[in-house]
Amino acid sequence: MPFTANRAFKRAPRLLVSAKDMHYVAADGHRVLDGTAGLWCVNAGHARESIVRAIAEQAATLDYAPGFQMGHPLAFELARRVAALTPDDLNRVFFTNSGSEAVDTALKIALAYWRARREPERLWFVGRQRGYHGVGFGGTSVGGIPANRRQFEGQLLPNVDHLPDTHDLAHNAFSRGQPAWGAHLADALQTLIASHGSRAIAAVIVEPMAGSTGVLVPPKGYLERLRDLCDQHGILLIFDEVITGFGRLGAPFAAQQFGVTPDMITMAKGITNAAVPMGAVAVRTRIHDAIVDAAPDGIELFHGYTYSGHPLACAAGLATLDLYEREGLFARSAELAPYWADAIHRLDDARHVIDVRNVGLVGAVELRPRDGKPGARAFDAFLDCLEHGVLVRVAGDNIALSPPLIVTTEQIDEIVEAVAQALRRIS
Ligand code: PXG
Repeated sequence: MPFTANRAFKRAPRLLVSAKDMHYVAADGHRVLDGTAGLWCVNAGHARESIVRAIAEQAATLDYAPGFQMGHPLAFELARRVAALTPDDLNRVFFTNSGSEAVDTALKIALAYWRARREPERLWFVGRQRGYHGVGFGGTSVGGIPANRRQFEGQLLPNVDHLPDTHDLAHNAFSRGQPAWGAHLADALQTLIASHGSRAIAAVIVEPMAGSTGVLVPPKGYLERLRDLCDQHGILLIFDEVITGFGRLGAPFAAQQFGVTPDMITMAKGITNAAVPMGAVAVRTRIHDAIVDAAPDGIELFHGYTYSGHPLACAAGLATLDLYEREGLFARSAELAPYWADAIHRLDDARHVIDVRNVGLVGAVELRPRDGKPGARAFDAFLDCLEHGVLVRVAGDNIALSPPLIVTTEQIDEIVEAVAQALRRIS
């Protein structure tokens, strides 16, 4: 099983058998309120009728079409719809099947771009500590989670550096929204540029808000400073918006929420409301054109997947984007954010808590680790919440929360109350 303690799971399995709107049903029949939108992906809630119908109809109409040298209209339609949501001129879209594939695709596009621009010496990628970019060799290499790298060390990509992460409890504990402290941490990029030479770096990749390692909200001015440094040195800036895309922070993408436009956006999860696996990379038109125009006749980018733009995923994607629009879910996420912030910060004084942070409809509660047992306390909180009918997510010693955007204020209270109760009960 993925990222799972297999032996422990088999001793005490936790199985979900059905889902509708805000709730799962577990194998023993008890209802579980979804405080995590599955794994940050079911933004419109579960088993939504219009998406279910679109997938079923598509399976009966065109189950599969080859994507190499052939195409089908829905892929182009979805690309246009995605491009309408992305900022500025990030208007060219490449489909993948997951966030990991989107990240590796973006890194390859960066290299292809610099070759097309006749700067093939731009080979370095810069990621960030505590960054998560999926599990491909590219994403694992630019990712900054030591445990995810250890088993593969020695054979990850060379020419990768990492910026420091922005999380420092001495300066930004209990921030509401973006912390005031930390913009200067982006200046580490300046140091890397100085050491490698200004034309050695192909791209910088960051999650605008780091999700998997416990909701690290970018300090005010931080992303702006990264953007400025990339501009000064011609470096491509990639935002990995696999979690932050599709309204989780209020705007369609975090790029718009924070007012900083990258050169590429990787996305997945919410693009299909997780009903069919899909990822994508949106790139600036000039990046697309540089690669395509520089190529001799024939294939311009030697990359792609059997299931790039799969018809079922496209049908799910189109129905999902329609649903987001029809129900105004991105605006709803933005409207609920202040209520969410108030609710989650009620945990500021709770037992074991050393930080609470929030942005959009995302939050994290960081717990003091048990001596010698990192993560154990938060895992017990997760089990306690699940037993009492609320699904939360554990990231190290953080409890991460990110409900579907259809969550009600009563359900927000229920999620927060479950965490509060769990913190009273666990040791
Ligand atoms: N980039 C980011 C920013 C992600 O959050 C990926 C890439 C990889 O996507 P795929 O589709 O290949 O898994 C992710 C995935 C968690 C959790 O609990 C987060 C993810 C996946 C599973 C669990 O934080 N993010």
